[in-house]
Amino acid sequence: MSKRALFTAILAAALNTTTTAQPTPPSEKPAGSPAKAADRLAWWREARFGMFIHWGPVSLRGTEIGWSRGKEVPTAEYDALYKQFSAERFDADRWVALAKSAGMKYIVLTSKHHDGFCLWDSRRSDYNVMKSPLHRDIDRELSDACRRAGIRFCTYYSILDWRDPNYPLGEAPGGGPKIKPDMDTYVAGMKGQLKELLTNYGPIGLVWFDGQWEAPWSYERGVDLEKFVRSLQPDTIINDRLGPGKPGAPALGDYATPEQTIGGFNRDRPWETCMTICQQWAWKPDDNLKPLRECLHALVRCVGGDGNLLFNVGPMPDGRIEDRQADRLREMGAWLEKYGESVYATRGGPYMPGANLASTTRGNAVYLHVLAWPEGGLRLPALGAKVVKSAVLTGGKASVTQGDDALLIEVAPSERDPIDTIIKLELDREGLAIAPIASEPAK
Ligand code: FHN
Repeated sequence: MSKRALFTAILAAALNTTTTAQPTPPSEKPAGSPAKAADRLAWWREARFGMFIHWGPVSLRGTEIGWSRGKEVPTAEYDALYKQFSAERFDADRWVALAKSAGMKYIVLTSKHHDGFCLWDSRRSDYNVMKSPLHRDIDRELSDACRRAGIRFCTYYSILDWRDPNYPLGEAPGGGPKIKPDMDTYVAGMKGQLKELLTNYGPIGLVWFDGQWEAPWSYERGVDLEKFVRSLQPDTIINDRLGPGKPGAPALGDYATPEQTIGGFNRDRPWETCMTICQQWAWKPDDNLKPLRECLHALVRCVGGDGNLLFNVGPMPDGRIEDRQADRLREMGAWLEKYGESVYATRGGPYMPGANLASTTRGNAVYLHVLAWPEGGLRLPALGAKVVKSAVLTGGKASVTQGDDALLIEVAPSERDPIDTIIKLELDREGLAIAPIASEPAK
């Protein structure tokens, strides 16, 4: 019981009055408590859709950030790319305006990826953007632009650093003194950088850790890192890539991070799929761009599973996001402009995603996202609730027939949307109160 609640109870006893338990204010909930986590995650659960940005001097080569160092790009050459990194057309407000036009509510920037290059003015490492011809603090400009636009600024930070001589599995920059790697020194440096990001750039929506899988790191170091971050900004959300899992030990961080695949339906453990709009995380000339259908289905299947989608763009070396990617995002935004009520601030279900369908709910409304129509219309297991009325958000009319064991939905083929026919059902009860239902009858 919090001190405030205890004092209230004693006072009430003295005054012989009854009290109704006051909700504990968020500030008094322990950082790691489920109640505090729910408060932290509230905006993020409603946001549903974010922009991931993988950027750095490697965009000059068009190869994968971090991974192409010492492979497609010789190490010494990779580590010297920052000297040519001028990104003369970088404009944070344009990136943020694009995210907004896409209907994205948060932006996660790779402030430091596996190659160790820092996109902010770090005092802990000279290998940073202020030492490049660009000479601008990207985290500063992007976090300020996000705040101006009402979008949450979030930072990606790689636990591993293949360039840092104190990181045991890295290849230190060519010509540097060979030292005996020391993880405690390395971790102290990491915490120094995280302190810069978590104290100098205002409220950070979330920290997206990555690079937690190599031997020098451990579950225990992840627990320590989570405590450290929460000590600096208790309201910052943290993903699960703080460290390797440990059998029988609590999961790390606030949410799970399936990658390049749609997460499984889960209303208990929050999750967010991260996915590239092309194939590569960092910019690649003529990379394969996902068609709109695939992009929207990814979003709908994520939210139908009660998850988020963090969709990645890779800006070009001059700082622009290429028109193809920007146009695709604006197409998604136009769709969300019309049908966002079936995505934002919804929860997944009650029908769990299947081959033809995903569903979301908010209040007494259930939104059926029909992604493909079976022959003869859609036959779903009974909802266990009465459909009071229905509407087809994408246009046309639906015939809805409720039997004891099935819900039949039909929309004339000419009125079906080629990507996603959205049918809104108003029920006689909360959609979230309905236990999740498989959307296809068991085989
Ligand atoms: O190795 C990274 C990869 O470059 C990229 O940043 C993705 C994004 O989730 N994370 C790691 C691979 O799991």
